[in-house]
Amino acid sequence: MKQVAFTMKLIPGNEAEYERRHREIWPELASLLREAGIAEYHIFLDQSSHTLFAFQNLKEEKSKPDSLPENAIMRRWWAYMADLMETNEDLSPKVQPLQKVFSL
Ligand code: RM4
Repeated sequence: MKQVAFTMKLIPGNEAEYERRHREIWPELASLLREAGIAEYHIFLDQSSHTLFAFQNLKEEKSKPDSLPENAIMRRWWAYMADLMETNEDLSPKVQPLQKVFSL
């Protein structure tokens, strides 16, 4: 398994709606993420900075998360979430990759 982490930014005031939409994640998106090799996916919120911390465990043999941005379901989800998050011009979330510095 390979661990990946990154941050995204929530627009202040959207915490409850962000969590609600994720509780109701589209089944087709969940399937897409699993098929891309994401075995575990957790997102945490730092309420003081509105920073979203995402952690993924990837099945190395199957992982192809780089293919997600071309997928229509992924792009539809990003458009759906764009009113809650800081995004790029194409509505994908602004992502800051993180460097792994420790594992136990
Ligand atoms: C996040 C963001 C990510 C997506 C997850 C499921 O809010 O849109 O790109 O992978 O949701």
